[in-house]
Parts: sequence; C-alpha cells; structure tokens
Amino acid sequence: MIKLYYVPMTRAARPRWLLEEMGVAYELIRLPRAHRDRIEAGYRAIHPTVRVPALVDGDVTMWESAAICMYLADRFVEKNLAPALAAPGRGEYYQWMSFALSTAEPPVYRALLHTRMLSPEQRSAAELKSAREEFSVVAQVLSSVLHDKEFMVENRFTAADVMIGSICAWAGASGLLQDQPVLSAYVKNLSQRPAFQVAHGD
Ligand SMILES: N[C@@H](CCC(=O)N[C@@H](CS)C(=O)NCC(=O)O)C(=O)O
Repeated sequence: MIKLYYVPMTRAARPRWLLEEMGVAYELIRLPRAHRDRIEAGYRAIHPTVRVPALVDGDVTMWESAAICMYLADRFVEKNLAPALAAPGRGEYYQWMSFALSTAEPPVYRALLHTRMLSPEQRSAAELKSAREEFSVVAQVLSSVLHDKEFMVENRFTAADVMIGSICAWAGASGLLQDQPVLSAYVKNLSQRPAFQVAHGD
C-alpha cells in the first residue's frame, strides 16, 4: 500500500488531499513535527533533507509535493485528475504545477513566516510588505484565469487545483487574500470539498 509521510498542516496535506480525492487506499505515516526527532526516527533514509511530504509506492520513493501529486495523478490515470498526455491542457497543467512552487509559494511562505510562524519579535513589517507586493503579481495572474472559471485547467478539478489551491489557502491564512475576491472565492469553493477537509484536519 502507498505510504505517505506526513505532518499535519504542512505541504504534506497536498498529496493527502489528492489521495483523498482519488479514493485510493494509503497508509498515513505520522512523523514528529520537530526536525531533530525525525532524524532520530531514521527518516533521512526516506527524505534526504528530512522534510515532508515523502511517498513510498512499492519500489518508488519520492518527495517534493508537486512531483508527488503529478506522479499520483498519472499512476491512477483512471481517476481523471490530470489532463490526458496529448490533451492541450497538459502543457498548462505542467505550467501551473511548476508556477505553484517556483513563483506562487515563495511570497506566500514569506508572508506566513512574518504573520504566523516567526515569534512576534522576529517578524518584519518590511518583509511582509515585500511579500505582499510580490504576491500581488501572482494574484493577478491566477485571478485572470479564475475570474470566469472554477478550476485552473480544463475547467474541472485536477491536481493543479491541489497545488494552486493549497498555496491560495495559505495566502488566505496569512492575510494576503483580503482584497482578492476571485482567489477568496476559489479557496472557499475548494475548502468545501470533503477531501480538502480531511487533508486539512489533523
Ligand atoms: N518543496 C518541498 C518543501 C518541503 C518542505 O519544506 N516541507 C516542510 C513542511 S511544510 C518541512 O518539512 N520543513 C522542514 C522541517 O520542518 O524540519 C515540497 O513542496 O515538498
């Protein structure tokens, strides 16, 4: 059975969300939240930088949330959670999966750091302002896709919505969606999905 290495409220929620959408059986392996405890548990043998998520599927051991989501969508192709290989939407799908981690996530993560994750003394208003500015470009790009559509690709739910949706949900949690009606509606819509709710529980 597929094993997902997991810590709640982390990027590991992304493949969990996708697995729940697919209705595929998987084993959730809960790891300690503290980095050092994960090393002591021998987790470096699974993930060389001791992060989550990681996935083991038979002979395949892999990590990186977007890569895992793409792998799972293709592994269970009958679940229809990615555009077909030769479909026009396939290129867009790769684009959004890559955009999610390389362009959308960095300002959102920075905003999370400076609103929630760092201690109040460590937070910087200047860092938060710059993260907001950087995110406004991302928001503009995503809103131009979603203003008249419910989903990112082929106007149906795919793994691209797991990646982009997860990052937009983080953006909402760090106050970046206050003046973003299109993205707020997108997150609200996705967060009503039962699979989202399971993956964002404990
Ligand atoms: N680009 C990686 C980032 C993975 C990552 O940084 N995960 C965080 C949790 S959200 C982590 O495990 N951080 C190290 C730690 O907590 O020790 C991915 O998307 O999977």
